[in-house]
Amino acid sequence: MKTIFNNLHQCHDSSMELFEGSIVPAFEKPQRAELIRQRINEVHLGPIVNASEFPLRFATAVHDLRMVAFIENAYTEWEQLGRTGGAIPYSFLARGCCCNAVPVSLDGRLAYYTFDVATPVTRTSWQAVKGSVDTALTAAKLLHDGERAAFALCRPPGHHAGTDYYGGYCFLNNAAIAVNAIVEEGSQRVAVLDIDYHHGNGTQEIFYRRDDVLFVSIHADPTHEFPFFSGHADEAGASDGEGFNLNFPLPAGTGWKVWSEALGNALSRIAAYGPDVLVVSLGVDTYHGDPISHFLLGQEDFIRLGKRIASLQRPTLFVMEGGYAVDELGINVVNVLTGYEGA
Ligand code: Q9C
Ligand code: ZN
Repeated sequence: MKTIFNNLHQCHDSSMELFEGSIVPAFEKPQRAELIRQRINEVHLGPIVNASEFPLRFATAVHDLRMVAFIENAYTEWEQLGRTGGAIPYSFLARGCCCNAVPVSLDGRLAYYTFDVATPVTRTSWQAVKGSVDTALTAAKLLHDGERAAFALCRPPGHHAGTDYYGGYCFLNNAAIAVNAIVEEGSQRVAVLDIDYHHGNGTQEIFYRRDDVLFVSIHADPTHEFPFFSGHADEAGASDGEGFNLNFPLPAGTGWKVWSEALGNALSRIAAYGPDVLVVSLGVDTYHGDPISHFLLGQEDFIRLGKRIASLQRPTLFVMEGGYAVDELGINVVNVLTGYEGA
């Protein structure tokens, strides 16, 4: 299959991250995309194609225009205040607050739009963020033009970004923007299978009230794991979307046996839905060696997983999300894709 790549990903390099009370090197770093690209070349998965540019309206079709503009301009404002480092908040919008108005000051708007400190806006982040969206849209276009599968090597990732909030290393929701574009191009039904270790809270929220997009996610139980406030089994969708959201929260220590049972159930639901297109939010932070996660999948399991996804026999768009064990990242990601292709 073809891979879509965008060199602009390098423009987002936040270098530092607050982790368990200490400042550590960022887990979500440019090397990730480079290592995946290297591995694709090594195994001759297929051509690597540069992303094309798309109008921003594809992004603002699922995101609040004011948030998109905020991400684009936050660093300019940050610098005008004489600050250095990445733009991050020191405060957050808490539940039950009496006023949900967007604040005026930069710190107030940071508190409003982002939900963690792991997602700093740097001087050039916007170029990478827009480039990542373009990567997903270019891959979606390939499917529209008749390819059976494509891999959008997106970076930064996207599935934690919701309509009007961002976080979890994600700014704009690449997968959701691609899904929405696919629906606008005429698909009646699109299924999203999110297999990142963390719940895809942003994607769930964006499609929660829609029946033209089925969202199915297998992830760490949010009672113990980030993003903490969505991903429970009883979140089934609302209004028109009731029954079109399906979560499989699993405990820490989950290995292939239990994980693949959930995958079987997820795939059954997707097969019953009968989507025109399948979009896979592909995180490999389910790997046993991942530095921030607690599932136990092995390198060979990723091949099995790819084969199982192929059994749906739907046009499939893979969109890169998380995965932080950099030494094995290329192997794990490409194992899913070769598993899919070899099936
Ligand atoms: N204890 C993705 O995989 N929190 N995002 C890190 C670790 C943020 C993960 C703290 C995790 C976000 C796309
Ligand atoms: Zn993740």
